[in-house]
Amino acid sequence: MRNEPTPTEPDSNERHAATSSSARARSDAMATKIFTQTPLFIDNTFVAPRNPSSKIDVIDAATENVIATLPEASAADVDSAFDAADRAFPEWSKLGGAARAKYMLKIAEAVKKQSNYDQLALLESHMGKPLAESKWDVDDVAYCFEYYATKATELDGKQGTPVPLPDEDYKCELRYDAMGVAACIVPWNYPLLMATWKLAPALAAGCTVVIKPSEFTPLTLLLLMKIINDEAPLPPGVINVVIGTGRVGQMMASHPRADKVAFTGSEATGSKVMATAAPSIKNVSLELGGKSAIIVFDDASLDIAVEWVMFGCFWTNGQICSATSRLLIHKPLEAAFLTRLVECAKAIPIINPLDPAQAEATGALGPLVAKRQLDTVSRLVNEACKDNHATLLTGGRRPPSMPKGYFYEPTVLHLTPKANGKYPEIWTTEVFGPVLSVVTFETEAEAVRLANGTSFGLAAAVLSADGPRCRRVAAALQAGIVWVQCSQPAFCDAPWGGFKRSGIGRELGEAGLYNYLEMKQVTTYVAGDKPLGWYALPPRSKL
Ligand code: TXE
Repeated sequence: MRNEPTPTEPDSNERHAATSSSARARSDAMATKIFTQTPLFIDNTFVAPRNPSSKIDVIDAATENVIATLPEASAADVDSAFDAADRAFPEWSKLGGAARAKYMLKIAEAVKKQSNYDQLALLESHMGKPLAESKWDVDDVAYCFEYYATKATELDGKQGTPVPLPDEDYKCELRYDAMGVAACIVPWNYPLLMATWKLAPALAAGCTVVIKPSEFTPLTLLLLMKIINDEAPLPPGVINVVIGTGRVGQMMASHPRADKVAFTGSEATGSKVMATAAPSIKNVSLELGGKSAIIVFDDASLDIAVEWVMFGCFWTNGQICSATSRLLIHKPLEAAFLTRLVECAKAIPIINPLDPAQAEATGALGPLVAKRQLDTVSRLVNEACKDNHATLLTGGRRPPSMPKGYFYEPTVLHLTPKANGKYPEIWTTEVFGPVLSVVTFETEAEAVRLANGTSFGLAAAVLSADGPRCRRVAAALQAGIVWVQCSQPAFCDAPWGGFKRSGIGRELGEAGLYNYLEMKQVTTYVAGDKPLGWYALPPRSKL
């Protein structure tokens, strides 16, 4: 969420203000001309798929217009991508962290260059993110490469770290070897950033990569590769991009040359990816869904808490794995809080992310990524509304002012328990849209029990003026990320991942690097000529 400006580049505020319509025209032209013909990036070359079996339409979420049609990669293309990554691996991994860091810093610099920055942000916004949010993501992309450049350099200093042993006849040291070729499969909600969360640590570790963006949002990763190739080129084969649906993802997860599989997406697909990778015992890391709780106690400051609750669920149109989409509100604050929340949710502007008049607005809501996602969100809310234990406080429909596009109003549902003590299904189902479910609690213990009562465990948040209470609750929450007095800030510097069905492993932070490293112990017998003395060796026979 932050990025230190370099002296020669405009700072992020200036970058945020500087997007021009000519940059938009350039990014759209790039999308429609170059990538539709040669959408695979293999061995530092954009190539056309061989015998493509199907085509993918990329749709602008606000207008429903097809902005590009890309042919899907075939099995032969996936093989070529892995061949390229495999060929590049020995040299890239032997290069050393400091040398790899130089490449990565150049990538960060190229991303921050104003013209590239603008094009990336504009192209990203076709998926429905208001431009201000896309720019925030591009800032994070640059910072993530910088952060892992530092980690790559530090890695050199960690090679040979001594391990104290209880036996002075031996010395032991640790080495960290790159795992090999990483197959990375990423989703559509943060197309560029989720790709970067995998690319940056993989490159830092010395892995080479075959990566697949979501079929809904393949363009910005291709644009990033073009920028890298033109302005900060990596050795051929270090990053390779293939385009396609889950069929291509499946080929990647089972590919004999994939040494590592890194996946972000739904719980159901994560389970399939794990099963696909299982026969060859590949190292798999998974960042899956969530249904995270935000607990607001009665001593929290009303307007501040309302804003964090809205940001926690409506930011990126609610399409965030860590969205705090379950509000637990303390009974004494319930009436005042819900009245204010509904008032504020209704005031959120709903915008076309690429409308120049509105695009730079913060705190706005764009459309959902695709018709399929809109249908899913509408269905889940409609089903919930049929339940007598769910009351729609606001939203629950497409905004009448936006007849086209996959827009959905910020929605708040108040839930009450059934006779068996259970809440309507939407309380524990990941909706992945701007839909907040609210449940009231009376005691701290009840809040923690309700917050922990799902199969997910990605994130959780607590807001209260009582510091010790926040610490107690934070310790009791079963989640990989706990926010206190806020919701959603994500820094590259801190580990990110979930408990329970929210995934396996951690991205970001130092832990993110170890996702792509094998730890090796080198143990040396240092007692010189002192024999082991385990066997009674017979006298040597005469030769
Ligand atoms: O995700 P998928 P979808 C959740 C969210 C959303 C739901 C469906 O609830 O409503 O998932 O979204 C590739 N083997 N999240 O269908 O299927 C696919 O091509 C290998 C949460 O878009 O998980 C894409 O590149 N790969 C999530 C990626 O997996 C396969 C973000 C994710 O797609 C594959 C996105 C297969 N069998 C959705 N099938 C989060 N945690 O942030 C598909 N893919």
